[in-house]
Amino acid sequence: MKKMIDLIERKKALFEKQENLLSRINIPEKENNGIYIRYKNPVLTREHVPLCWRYDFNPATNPYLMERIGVNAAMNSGALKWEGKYILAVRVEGLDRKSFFAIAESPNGIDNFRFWEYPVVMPETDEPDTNIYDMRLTAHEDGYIYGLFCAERKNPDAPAGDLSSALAFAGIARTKDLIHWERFPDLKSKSQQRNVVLHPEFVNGKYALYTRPQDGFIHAGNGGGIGWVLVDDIRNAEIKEEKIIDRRYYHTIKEVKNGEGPHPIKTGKGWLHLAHGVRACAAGLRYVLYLYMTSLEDPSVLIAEPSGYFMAPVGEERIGDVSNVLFSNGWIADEDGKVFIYYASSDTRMHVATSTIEQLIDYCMNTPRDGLCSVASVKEIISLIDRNKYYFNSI
Ligand code: M1P
Repeated sequence: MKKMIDLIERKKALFEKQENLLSRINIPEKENNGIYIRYKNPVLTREHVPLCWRYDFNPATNPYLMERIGVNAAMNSGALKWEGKYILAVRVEGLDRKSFFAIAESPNGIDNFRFWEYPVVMPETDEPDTNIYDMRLTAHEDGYIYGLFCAERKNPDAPAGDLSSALAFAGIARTKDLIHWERFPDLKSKSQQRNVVLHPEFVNGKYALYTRPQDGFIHAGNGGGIGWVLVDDIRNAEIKEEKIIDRRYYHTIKEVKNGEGPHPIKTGKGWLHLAHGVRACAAGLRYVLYLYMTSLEDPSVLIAEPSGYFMAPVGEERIGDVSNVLFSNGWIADEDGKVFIYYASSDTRMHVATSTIEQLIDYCMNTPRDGLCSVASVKEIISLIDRNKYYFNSI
């Protein structure tokens, strides 16, 4: 009897603790660089994942109330405003290292994110996936919501004993309700592909994709940066021509590799892009977020390329499963111009920062370009000092 009462008490405590976390109000950080505002609490963590996915609450089969199916991380999430709700298509990673997608929604975009009852059951192609992750959501003008994600499989050509070598493919699926998904063949590409994103509009009557050609599973190698591809049929997508639109350069934040984040936001001044850039250092790879803009007439033409990073990991964001990483594959622009930037830190948890389209355009258009050497950086600073002198003298 005592044991049963203990179990009931523990179960009650688990639910109460989770409810406190889920209903916690999020507040903006005081510090603000004029470009965006970070929010204090992560919007999703592994502790947000429903208890019914993790515990067997039947005392007969789980007399110690043990966690049966643990979750390691809630990270890299696609985003969409849908039926008035802020939706995240979360990459949930189990203790078994397998990732899957699950939808969480919030009424205001900054807190109270709650997972839907079941995780997403993503159909497979003829070649089963070992791991799926990092879904980008695009409400396309054709009327469907698309989810493009990385489908990972073991490299069949790996030498015996090599149990790490993998291949990355771009998985393509679509839905109308975020519950029932129709899967198409993976993007046909000569190189491996990750971070592939569907542009929301037809371009010259075709579907347009942002790609990230890569020589290996980890290394971009000869893949020069973020690519641009037009495909006739998304149900059988194939890369015939791939043009690099956002290149990598030596000694920049995207020297090692880069990748498109969510699909770009259409603004009066051009398409606004969010991407991640990776550089190597003694601590390993460092992932930061950056912005760029392309032309409204031709979304593959670069029109603004602010230097350096837009956001980098700070404080506790710097630590996690894969430390020193910020990664974003979701943002939402509201009709009033407010932008919700959803980003994961260190492959562990999800955060939000807010800004506006106007501020982000101003940032893109007025941040100097990367001069690619120290002399050029100093020149930009001196030019700003001189302009400020004039400004101070004239008031
Ligand atoms: O671990 C950091 C990120 O590494 C990969 O991104 P990229 O292909 O650009 O290197 C992905 O596995 C991503 O999920 C992960 O967050």
